[in-house]
Amino acid sequence: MEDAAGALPKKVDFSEWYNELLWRAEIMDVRYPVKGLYVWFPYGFAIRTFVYQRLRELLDKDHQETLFPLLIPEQEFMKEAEHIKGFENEVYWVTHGGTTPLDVKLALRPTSETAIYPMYALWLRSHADLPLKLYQIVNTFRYETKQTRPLIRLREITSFMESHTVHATWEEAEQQVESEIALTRQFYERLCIPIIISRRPDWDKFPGADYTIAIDAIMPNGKTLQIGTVHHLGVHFSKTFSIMYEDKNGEQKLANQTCYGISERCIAALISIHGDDKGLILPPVAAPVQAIIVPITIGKRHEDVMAAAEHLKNDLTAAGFRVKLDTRDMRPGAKYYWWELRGVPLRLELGPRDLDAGNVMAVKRTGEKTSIELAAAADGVTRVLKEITDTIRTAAEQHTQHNLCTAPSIDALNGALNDGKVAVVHWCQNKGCAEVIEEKTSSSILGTDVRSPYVSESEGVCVVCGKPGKATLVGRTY
Ligand code: A5A
Ligand code: ZN
Repeated sequence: MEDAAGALPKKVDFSEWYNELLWRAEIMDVRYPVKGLYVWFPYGFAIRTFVYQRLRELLDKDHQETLFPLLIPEQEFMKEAEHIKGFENEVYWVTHGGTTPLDVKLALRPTSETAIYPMYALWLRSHADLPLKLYQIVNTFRYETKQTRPLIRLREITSFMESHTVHATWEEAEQQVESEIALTRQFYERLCIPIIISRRPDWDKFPGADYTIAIDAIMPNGKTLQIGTVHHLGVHFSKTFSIMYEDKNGEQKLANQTCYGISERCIAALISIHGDDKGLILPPVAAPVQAIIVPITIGKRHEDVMAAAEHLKNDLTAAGFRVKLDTRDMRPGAKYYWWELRGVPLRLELGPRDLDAGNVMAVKRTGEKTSIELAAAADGVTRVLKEITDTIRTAAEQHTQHNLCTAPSIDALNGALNDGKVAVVHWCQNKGCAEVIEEKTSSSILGTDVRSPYVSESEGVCVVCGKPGKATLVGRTY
């Protein structure tokens, strides 16, 4: 695919920047002729592979992977009242097989509780079967009515990781919620994405949950993006689907459950938070190409330089790095631009002078140059990639810290939101006051019990009614 002409829009114009970047860096093609459905370019898909590998590594420590069907019979889907209410306007239905109307309509899963739990009811017999912790990474379908956006709001979520766990007691399920939160922290830590954890207000929890913990990230324009949720389901679904176990005393008990989800929004956050005016900046852990070797050959040293570049590539590949050698017939400057746009963390420039000195020039995508000894190239690359990861993480943390503030009044909140910030206010947890806050500032209450290194929880008075309030996160959200 050839380069689009002209410069990338500046990142301060976030929407344009994001859309252009998805196209130019070959992440998603948005031209698929169904609204809310997008196509992964191979390069974008490779990023997805590395990101989800990290997620799988973490899950596989104490979950097992599984795979359930896409289609859910209507009567199962319709069993849990709150769940139906939450999803009925978002479900796609399959009504025909060929030209024959189906006896039982089939839902395309918007999420898989009602596919998985009838089977859990069959599988679960005794306390010895608990805890049960399964996950799957699948596509799900939601007929979203808000504006759709690639990787952010999809009608086909292509990369939905959903974990579904079963426990004996409510407390054990609560511990599992904490353990899924810890897992999510580690995942986003590896991707250098700072997160804010909070407890969603009751009216905003997952349909059929006792409570919902949400994980949010702050995007460059100051809007928040919910990039994961963990739900304590209590016994809502086990009642409906008869998920029972025999306890140690031979009594039949209802099981307690949790579920937890992450979608390709994690990649939207990765791209958006780290990128700059030149394009993507990928942390090495997520980069399909971690180092690109660009040979600088002039005149008669061509053969020498190419041989050394090939040698360097083999060394680094053997050491486990994802490396490419760019031998295309293009000016070096054009190659630099190409790989910068695609976010490759490290460029290794090798010319006759470097070769004579036994070095290669390492240029970080985050902006510095340093020299690496060819004889110890793998060590040098390890060191420099680590520095790049640290720089990316620090920049992202600074962005998050800068975009979080405390607002003592509705006016201050409005000012903060208009400045592209997310704010902590005090709120009494009364729905009426939440509506006033949300209406007066066109924002959303994200949650209470905020967990972020940049938010110190404190008591205060509600910005609407003056009664005692809890520290509450408020933002404009995708
Ligand atoms: N069964 C539980 C896990 C569930 O479905 N939870 S959820 O509805 O909150 O979705 C989990 C996560 O998927 C959300 O936190 C959000 O990050 C992501 N998500 C939800 N709808 C999405 C959409 N239309 N496009 C992309 N991501 C979405
Ligand atoms: Zn109040």
